[in-house]
Amino acid sequence: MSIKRNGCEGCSEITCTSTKEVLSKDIAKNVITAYDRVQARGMSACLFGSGGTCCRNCNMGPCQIIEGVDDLIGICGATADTVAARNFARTIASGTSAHTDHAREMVKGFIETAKGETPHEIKDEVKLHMLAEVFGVETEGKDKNEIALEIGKMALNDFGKQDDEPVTMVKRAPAKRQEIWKKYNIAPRGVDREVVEMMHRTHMGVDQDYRNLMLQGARCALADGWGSSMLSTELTDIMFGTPVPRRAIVDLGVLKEDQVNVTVHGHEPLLAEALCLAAQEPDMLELAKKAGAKGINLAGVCCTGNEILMRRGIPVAAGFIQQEMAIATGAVEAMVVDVQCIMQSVAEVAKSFHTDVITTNYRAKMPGAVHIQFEEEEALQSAKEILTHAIKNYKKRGDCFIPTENKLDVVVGFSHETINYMLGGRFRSSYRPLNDNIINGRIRGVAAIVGCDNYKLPDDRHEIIARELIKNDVLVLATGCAATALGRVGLLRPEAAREAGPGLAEICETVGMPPVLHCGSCVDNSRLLIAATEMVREGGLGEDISELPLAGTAPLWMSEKAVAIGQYFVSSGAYVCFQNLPTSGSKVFTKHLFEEMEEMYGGRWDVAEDPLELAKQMIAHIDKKRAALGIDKKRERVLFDMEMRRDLGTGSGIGDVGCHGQQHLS
Ligand code: SF4
Ligand code: MSK
Repeated sequence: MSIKRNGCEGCSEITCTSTKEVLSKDIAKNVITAYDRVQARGMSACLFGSGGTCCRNCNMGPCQIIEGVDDLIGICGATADTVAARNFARTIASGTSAHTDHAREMVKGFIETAKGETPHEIKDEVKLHMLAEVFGVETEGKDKNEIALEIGKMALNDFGKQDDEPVTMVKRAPAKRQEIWKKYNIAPRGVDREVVEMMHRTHMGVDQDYRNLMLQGARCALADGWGSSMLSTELTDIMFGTPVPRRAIVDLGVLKEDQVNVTVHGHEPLLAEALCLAAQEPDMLELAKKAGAKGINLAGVCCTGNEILMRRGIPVAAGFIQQEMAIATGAVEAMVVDVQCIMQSVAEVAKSFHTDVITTNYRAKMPGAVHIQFEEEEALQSAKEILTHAIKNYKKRGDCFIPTENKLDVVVGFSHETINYMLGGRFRSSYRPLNDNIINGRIRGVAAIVGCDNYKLPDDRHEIIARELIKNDVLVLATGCAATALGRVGLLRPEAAREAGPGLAEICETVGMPPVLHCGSCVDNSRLLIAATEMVREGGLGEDISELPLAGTAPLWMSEKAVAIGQYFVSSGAYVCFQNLPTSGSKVFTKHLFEEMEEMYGGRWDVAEDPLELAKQMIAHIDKKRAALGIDKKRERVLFDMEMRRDLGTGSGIGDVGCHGQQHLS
């Protein structure tokens, strides 16, 4: 059966105006998208697969297992809870491996940068010295490259070390949290080791106890959050600059008719940063002019987009869900990709246009794509080779359509340091004002909306959840494609404060910040761990992350990385609610995730299919934590007097967070 193009009639799940516009145009009429494939397949999925009770871990299977039916256990005797736990744990291992391989490349790039072997430099010396302290690196009498080299080598060791000591970053967690990890023996050791051990324990005939399996699941996920992801975020910040607030645009409308459009898609910012440098080189600009273009327009897709958006203000053309649509505009000369979340279909869509999909990483090749290997030691040269290829395509461009109606600006760049400066002010940056405003009830709590888009569900779910949260005075921190989606609907603008509840609105208006803060890419969820830790350290909200009024969700999760992220938040003490989890085939295992984990870690998993219900459950959890802290009575309306405004406003505000020399916005 060949799949038919449904046009937009078949796209009932699409609410994005730009996507609908592109798909309704003639030039896109032959483009088969993931929406069409979802329609063609129907919405029903295999019950065993979606419930987590299909096992194919050995060649006696596959075995489909029904909980409570004695005859329907695995050939080997594996029960539904064992199989669901094994599958869940393998998902965590896979997600962790993706973040880890990404992080390893960043650490290697960091080391090469410290040696002067890349076009990059050590930019954030404040963070360099902070990390030197964490790693115990002596800084006296050493220049920044010497310090960076020592940190880089120690960081690389965290991936492959074989002793039983925890990875370095674990010591940044609150003391009480570290005690819990010690109690259950789940503090992560070498990051690679945790992934390998997880794969081993889920192999046929090894660990058969769902509780024991998930102890390793927790340890593996923590190796991601407090190990590889955190290393990646911090070293990338040091190398390319810690994000600071800046305005930019997020939408397909950032493509330009009169320029060579190059979209950068994937995750590792080394490639994107090199392309940013190369796109400014006179010889590249000259080449573009010769081809008849006014310039080279770089735009991001997925998390690479978030990385360069946060650090350079380069616009994001598309989140995960719009990657095919970016090509279907007919305006993209090249889609340059590295690793993760790149759908094989982009090469197929590109066949209808002049666009080349250019793979750049030996680990991720694709039929129908052009491969130009990106070499970090020759970063600028590699980037120029890629751009030259794209520029040559410009003359081949035919009809194109770039939607312009939904071109909303966003304010991005809320690293944990920025939140510190913004709320605390330039001269006394701290989380004190945030904690105080949570205690006095102007801010009810903090919620993280992270993760992917998913073609199987309506694309407005991030928005519904975010609007409900901010309306109830919950400050939202967003990362990944969820952040891009929230930007597309205008929630990343300070003006969105009008939609927030009175307490949150007052603070946002005083400081000049949006009620939804864009904190970066998928690996940058580690920023949220640090932000939560800082809230604990600041005092007044308990001694551990589990006591904070905070909750997280990845409502449209698609990638295995989202499950790893969810688990490292749960194991760090947070409440995490998804729209579905592949565990429903085992009530016993689901109970472990939803109830027993709370007894162990103070954090737990939860599920709510309806987005409004999901937001309400997050708020209910926040209120539960407020009550436990004894601050639930304080949620009375407090009007700001002049002194309070001065306190919040001094040296802060988006237009004034200039401590690192970044652009001013207002
Ligand atoms: Fe079946 Fe057991 Fe093999 Fe899994 S490991 S496929 S349950 S026999
Ligand atoms: S890119 S993992 S779709 S957030 Fe990080 Fe987006 Fe999810 Fe990929």
